[in-house]
Amino acid sequence: MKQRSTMLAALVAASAMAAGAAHANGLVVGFSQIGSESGWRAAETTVTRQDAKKNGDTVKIADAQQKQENQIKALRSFIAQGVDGIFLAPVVATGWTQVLTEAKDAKIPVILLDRDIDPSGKSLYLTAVTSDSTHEGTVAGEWLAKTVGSKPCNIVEIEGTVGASVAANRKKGFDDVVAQHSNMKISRSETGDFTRSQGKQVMESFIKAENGGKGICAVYAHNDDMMIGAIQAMKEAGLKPGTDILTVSVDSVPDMFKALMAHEANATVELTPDMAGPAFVALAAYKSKGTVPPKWIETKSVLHTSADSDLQQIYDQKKDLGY
Ligand code: GZL
Repeated sequence: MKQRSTMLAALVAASAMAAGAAHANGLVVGFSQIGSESGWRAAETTVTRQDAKKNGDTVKIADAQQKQENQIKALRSFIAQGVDGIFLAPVVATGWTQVLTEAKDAKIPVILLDRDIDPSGKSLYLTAVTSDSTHEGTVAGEWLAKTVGSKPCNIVEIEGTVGASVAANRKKGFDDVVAQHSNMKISRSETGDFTRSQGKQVMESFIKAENGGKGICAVYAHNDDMMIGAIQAMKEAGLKPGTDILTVSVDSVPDMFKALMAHEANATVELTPDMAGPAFVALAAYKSKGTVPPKWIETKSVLHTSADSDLQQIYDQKKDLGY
């Protein structure tokens, strides 16, 4: 009996070591990050650094200032350095075939973070760690439909970066719900490029075009940062955001929780900034054991509204994550 238990203990120790080793491979990863256009993006960068440190890996982060040509340059530099793996948050969904083929030819695995590329490029990356951004739009649309009931509701939409997978998907998910409710319609929709300043400018133009905002029942923004800009615009126009005009957006950044608690916003769909955690695990398993991950590692999204009782608690958890 004694011998069996010793064997078992050895087995358990070995597997723990292996698991531990998968996380402490000392990998060198090149991360082509879009930029710092939003609080969420800044938090993703902070959390990626924390994940690398925890795993004993090294991550080299190149900030592309939201320009695809800078991302392509960064990828070529990582390939030349012979990194163990590449993380890419693709600012737009097209234009990646050439450079990702170069990475594949150099046998450097690429993992997409938080955004996707066109399906035609599926064979050019190992896996994509993203949320279901169409579902995020659906959740936002269904919350608004439930909130307005059968009341006529004219909606304005502030879209994300033109050409970004998440902007197209969040639009589709939301607009499809609106199309199912005859009392709801989207009268204006324009890009605010995921930034607060452009979100404010777009909302100012919508307010001007819609009788000082009196014609607007709700605003949907593809991220919280543009909504925070829109809230500023509504207040400057003498409107009460969250009361005169309902708001729903995506990301759940700390400043959005402040707005929810102040009843200046109504709802946000949460997106985790920790896309790199699962990516490091998948890369380590692939490099050490040849384990091929699923093509999509999905992160979950939850809805938070101004009626929730845990807003302060969640704000406190998020406020130090570098948003
Ligand atoms: C979503 C991510 C988006 C965020 C924005 O996964 O790509 O980009 O929602 C950010 O805040 O700009």
